[in-house]
Amino acid sequence: MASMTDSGKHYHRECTGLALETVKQRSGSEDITLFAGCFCPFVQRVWVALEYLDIPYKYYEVDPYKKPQALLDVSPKGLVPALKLNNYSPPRALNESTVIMEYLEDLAAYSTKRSLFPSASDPYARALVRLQADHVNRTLVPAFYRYLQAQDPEAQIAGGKEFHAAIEHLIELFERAAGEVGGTGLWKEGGELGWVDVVVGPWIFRATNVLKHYRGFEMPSGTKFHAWLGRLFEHPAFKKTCSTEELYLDSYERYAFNRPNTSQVANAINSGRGLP
Ligand SMILES: N[C@@H](CCC(=O)N[C@@H](CS)C(=O)NCC(=O)O)C(=O)O
Repeated sequence: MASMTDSGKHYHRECTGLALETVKQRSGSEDITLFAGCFCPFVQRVWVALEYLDIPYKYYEVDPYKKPQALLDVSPKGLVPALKLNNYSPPRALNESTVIMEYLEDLAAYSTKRSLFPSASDPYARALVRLQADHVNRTLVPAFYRYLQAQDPEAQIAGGKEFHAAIEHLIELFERAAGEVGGTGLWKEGGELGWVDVVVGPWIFRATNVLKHYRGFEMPSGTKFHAWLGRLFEHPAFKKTCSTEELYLDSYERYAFNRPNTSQVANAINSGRGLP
């Protein structure tokens, strides 16, 4: 990868491919407006949850680096995703991808009756899902950015190992749930999309295009793992939120070359702070 040079590509500001088709279908007014950025994995979490839980929403593209007032009104740090809840007067808002996901899960419980979680009658299974999600948020996601932003070859090798190990540990947690509660989410053959599939999916997907392209990353091997990947990437709710590969490669070039002031996430990684 040493021969690559920064070609100065800009992040995209409009979805492409199947994601663009979804945006077109979700352009009418609804009680919920999703403030989104087409390349953003935190947004994709919420977007997949909205689709899967069958909650009506309007997709609204904003540039989170320009921070228009409309975004600051619904998200204090000017980060996407955010929701504007238009059925309140004055309208209310929510930010933080996992908090929004929990809100949508609660909303669906009494509206569409769909859910990403194991049944409330199995508290232990639900706890195992939360353990998986905790690992994704505290270890796997930061490892993704450390790896992608690493510039010297040794740091890149270390970053690759760290990210690979984070996926391996997630697999162990999936296998533990398979042994103890018969499996969670799509890890279970014939299972439905689950909470952690949605929480981790956007970074796993970007590992197969962005990390592969800029760092030569290879996913762990294993039949079960690759079957899970296939079920995740082919799941209708996931697939319809995916743009074409070019959008991700272009949008992440600034991370791959660790350009100054790429984003709040990139700055946090560079200074060793927790993610925003
Ligand atoms: N903790 C937030 C993180 C969201 C986030 O970092 N979003 C990025 C886009 S991928 C953003 O809005 N960045 C704007 C900036 O860095 O100023 C969440 O989970 O929603």
